[in-house]
Amino acid sequence: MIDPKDFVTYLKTQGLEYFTGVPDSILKNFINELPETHLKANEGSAIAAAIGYHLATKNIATVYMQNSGLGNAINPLATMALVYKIPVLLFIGWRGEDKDEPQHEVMGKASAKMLEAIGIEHEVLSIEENKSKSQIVNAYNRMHNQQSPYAFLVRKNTFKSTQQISNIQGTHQRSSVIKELISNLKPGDKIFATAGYTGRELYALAKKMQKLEHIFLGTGAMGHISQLALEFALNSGKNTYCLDGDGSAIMHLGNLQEMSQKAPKNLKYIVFNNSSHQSVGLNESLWKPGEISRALKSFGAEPVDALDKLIQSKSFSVWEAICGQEVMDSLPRPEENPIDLKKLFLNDKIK
Ligand SMILES: Cc1ncc(C[n+]2csc(CCOP(=O)(O)OP(=O)(O)O)c2C)c(N)n1
Repeated sequence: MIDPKDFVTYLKTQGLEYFTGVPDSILKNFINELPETHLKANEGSAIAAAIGYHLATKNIATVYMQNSGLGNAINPLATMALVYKIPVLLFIGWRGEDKDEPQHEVMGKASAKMLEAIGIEHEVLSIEENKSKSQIVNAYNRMHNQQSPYAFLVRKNTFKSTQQISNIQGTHQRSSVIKELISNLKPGDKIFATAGYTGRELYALAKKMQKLEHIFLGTGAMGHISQLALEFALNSGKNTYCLDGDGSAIMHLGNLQEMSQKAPKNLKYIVFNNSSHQSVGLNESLWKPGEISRALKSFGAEPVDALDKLIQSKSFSVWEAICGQEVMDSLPRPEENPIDLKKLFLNDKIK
């Protein structure tokens, strides 16, 4: 396994000094060793930042991401980096290569092929430290000579784990809020949840409270649940709750603006701001507590300050719940497959 601290030092000695991206669980130990704040709202922005950095310095930027976010990155890679011949070094956490969660299956199989299809050279990063270093030297030379991006797919357990200290404090506990919300559900009400721990806690609690037919999980699609819930609310007329995370909310911020302006009275939006991308092990976020409320206000929404006010509201309602980093114990992965969960949600029969 690679020592992430040594690896980062090595990258710097090779002239790779600028790092940016969206965090990932496979890469978390590497990301946690990076020198300064480097997060971007989404993977496409990270590629754009890498291009801007190169144009300013002629140096090569390093971008990290999970393969779930490769789709976001492909656009600026294909339409700018490859067009203008801009080198960028990519580290891509490879979920779904082997048996993994359902949301990783398609991208797990497609990641290498997608890179191939757009003409980005790639290889798997070796877990042997010396070999990985010679791969970096080779990649650097390729990028330099061809003026083109180069990608490493990174498997689980490539980096040694490092200790993480979190001192993020919050007023609310996400799972208590979700539990309270489920207890207040009326027939026909629906709850949508973003990727990561939010969806997993919602599933665990809804299962326990026998309310699975009320929930829909946004699984790996970070940043999209607010748009999905908005359109559901507008077209179904049902009482609709949407549970988001701070990292997810900022990924496609325009959705919050549209939601605040259309403001359907049957839509209630809760964003859990734990100032981190907690589900993938990063104690950092682009939002500070209170900032999401300010953004929503500037879009025309009037945030409430408590769950009961949100539930009782007869109009469109938003709440930024400032959370710490508690996660429910023994969080199960869904036993049901996604199709059966969808059928339950739609009140269709499961065969
Ligand atoms: C486009 C995309 N990029 C990256 C990921 C990997 N990922 C899953 S959950 C998560 C963090 C979500 O952060 P936040 O919304 O703040 O929720 P928290 O994890 O803090 O509960 C990330 C980066 C993903 N699923 N989709």
